[in-house]
Amino acid sequence: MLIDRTEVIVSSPGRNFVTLKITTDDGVVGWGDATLNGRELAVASYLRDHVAPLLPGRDAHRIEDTWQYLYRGGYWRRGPVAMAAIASVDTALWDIKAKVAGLPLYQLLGGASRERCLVYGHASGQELPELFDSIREHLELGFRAIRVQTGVPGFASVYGVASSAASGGAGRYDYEPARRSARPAEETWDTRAYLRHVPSVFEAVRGEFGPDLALLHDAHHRLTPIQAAKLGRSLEPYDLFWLEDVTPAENQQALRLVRQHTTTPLAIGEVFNTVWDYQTLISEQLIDYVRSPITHGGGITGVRRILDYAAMYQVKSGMHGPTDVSPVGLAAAAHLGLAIHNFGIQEYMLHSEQTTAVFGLPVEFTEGGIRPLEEPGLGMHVDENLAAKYEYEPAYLPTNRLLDGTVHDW
Ligand code: CS2
Ligand code: MG
Repeated sequence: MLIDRTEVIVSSPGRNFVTLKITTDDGVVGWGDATLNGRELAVASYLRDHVAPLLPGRDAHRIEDTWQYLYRGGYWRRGPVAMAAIASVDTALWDIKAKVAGLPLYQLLGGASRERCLVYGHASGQELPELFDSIREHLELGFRAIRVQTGVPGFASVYGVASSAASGGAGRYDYEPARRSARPAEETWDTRAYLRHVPSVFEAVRGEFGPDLALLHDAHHRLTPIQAAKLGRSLEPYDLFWLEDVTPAENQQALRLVRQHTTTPLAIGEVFNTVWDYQTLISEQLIDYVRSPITHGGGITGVRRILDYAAMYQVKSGMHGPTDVSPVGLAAAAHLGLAIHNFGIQEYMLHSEQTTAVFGLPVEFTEGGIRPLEEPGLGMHVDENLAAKYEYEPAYLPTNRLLDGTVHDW
């Protein structure tokens, strides 16, 4: 069975997505997600100009060989653009293989290791009452694990807090974290104000919702190692499921210092793309959860490699799943998450109605967890005609400056 053709679909149903469609010579279709928030067109070009011409005529069943060919054969290894492109090819080929086998993809990955994959949702509020409402809404939807982000007193907007909530509305944030505009918005950041405020938020949340609810928090790479150590320690009384991205973790040694000071579990890696990016973090057990999603970690093949390595050190999965990972990426995560032994938790930020109308909903959400559909392959039903109606529009994550104007980490 040979690869016949590939199509790179750039569309914007609610937000921008890059989707790869591979069709074999006998008409089997596979889907892959290559969305890289704010850099979508770079991946689309990488795929169209440099990957798609290499694929026709290749054996669609040779997934590992294709992965190695695109990774090693390209000379320029790693990095989010190349790895998102490789991820989409890999995911589409797994989709095809499972369709040909007549089995849901997780069956080819070893079968189910659990009934469903525990997920966490995003609750946020500028102030506590709004945050509590948002947590209650998530509980009503069935979430049993919740990420908590709030505003910081004195700052108009803080990344991770729903923009609709910040402006007093009760709506959801389909478009957050990116915003449609030709340039990124700029926000102001002050780490000391943040560090003073966050523990009081978790004290209030525990007071209101009790000790059982799994709570998570994302620091979005903004702290120095000693600040991260301090935050982890100050949150210990509130028993977090995890504290995410405390430092810009390409300085992996920095996590040694954080670890020496706190027992709050740490999650890192949504911006990492290969197993090599995690070498020190995993082998020294400096983190507890690996964040790479299928979409940015080289596909099922790449992320499985990371998670097998992590399993040797009791490090678990915690795959990135914001709305900029498309439903195709979500479906792939649900299949891999169901199959692996060291599954931890899956991020599940509900997609907008427009996104769901184009891609369908490839998972069932019950009892606080998701399960892929019992259909051959990934279980995707993509409406390409509808996708074509939503044209790409530039949209960017905000950037940060300190009070004195210095550009801050992300
Ligand atoms: C966040 C995301 O989901 C998360 O953990 O860090 O909002 C992330 O910043 C964006 O998805 C990046 O594209
Ligand atoms: Mg994050």
